[in-house]
Amino acid sequence: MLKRVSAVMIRRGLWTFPNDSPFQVHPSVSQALAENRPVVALESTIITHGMPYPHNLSTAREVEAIVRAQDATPATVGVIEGKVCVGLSVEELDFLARCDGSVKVSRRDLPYVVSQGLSGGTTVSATMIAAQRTGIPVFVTGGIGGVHRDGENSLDISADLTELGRTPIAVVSAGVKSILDIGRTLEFLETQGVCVATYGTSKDFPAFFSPISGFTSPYQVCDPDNAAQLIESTLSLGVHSGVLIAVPIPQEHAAAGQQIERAIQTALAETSSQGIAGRDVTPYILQRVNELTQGESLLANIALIHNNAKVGSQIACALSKRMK
Ligand code: PSU
Ligand code: MN
Repeated sequence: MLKRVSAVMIRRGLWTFPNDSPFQVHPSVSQALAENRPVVALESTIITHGMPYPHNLSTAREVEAIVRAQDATPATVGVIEGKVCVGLSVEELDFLARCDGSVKVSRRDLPYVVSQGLSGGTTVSATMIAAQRTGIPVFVTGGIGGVHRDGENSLDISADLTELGRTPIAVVSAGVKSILDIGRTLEFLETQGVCVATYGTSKDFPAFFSPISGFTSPYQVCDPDNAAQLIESTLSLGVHSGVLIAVPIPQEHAAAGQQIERAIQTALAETSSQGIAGRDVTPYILQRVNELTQGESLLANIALIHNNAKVGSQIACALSKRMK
């Protein structure tokens, strides 16, 4: 059964995309997919909007190196002059990291940036679409979007959550930031039919900078193979929804959590007093929290992404073995 799912996914790879397709797959990625080797999709809003230059570029390169060290192929997704690139060259990564005024590209933005030949960083939702079209079942990010606080009134609910509801990709992340309403985010994911599991033995759903959120995760997966089994079952059931694997920040990097939490509260208050709304909220808070913690939050952010890349690559390798 799974061999068939995998074959269908692989048939959707670059080599079947016509030249005028909006998707452009890097040869290293298409070759790995054709040879049934593990590939890990990576997002790029974190590069264009999530971290300041040059930390964004060094982190993106380090993450790709971590994936390679686990014997998987990295496929960083980004939009360059209207092409949705799956796997970026050194020059393309550099271009996105330095590009001022690039678009934060979610599902709803994809048609516009493609039609206008624009460039931008793909969020979790847009990266999931690219990964699914290319046949990459595992995708690693830092944190996903969620239901914003007061989201029951503003309806500011990230398209990442609805994407997880309709696109069968496993997203490996450090959970959801406490700038969001974590309880409602988990409720919404349940409504969307997304299977959520914490990686490891903790019963808590992690809150990005902190390994605990106070909310219980519906499930746990204990190791890469156990996570791969969950992904395999999702694919073979044909439920068409995604899986969220939440990896707690390693304990040694969670120490600064309390200081970061205070900074988050300050930044949140500023967004309402300064009228910052919509898609500008997350980038503003990330940048402000970094200033308020004198870079501590950035260090923790980088550390958790490194860890996610390692765990996600191990999961991709385990899945690839199971699917052979
Ligand atoms: N959370 C983070 N860092 C990020 C993002 C979320 O801790 O960089 C980015 C991701 O790309 C995510 C997007 O998909 O923000 C969600 O944005 P919004 O809340 O506007 O949907
Ligand atoms: Mn939003």
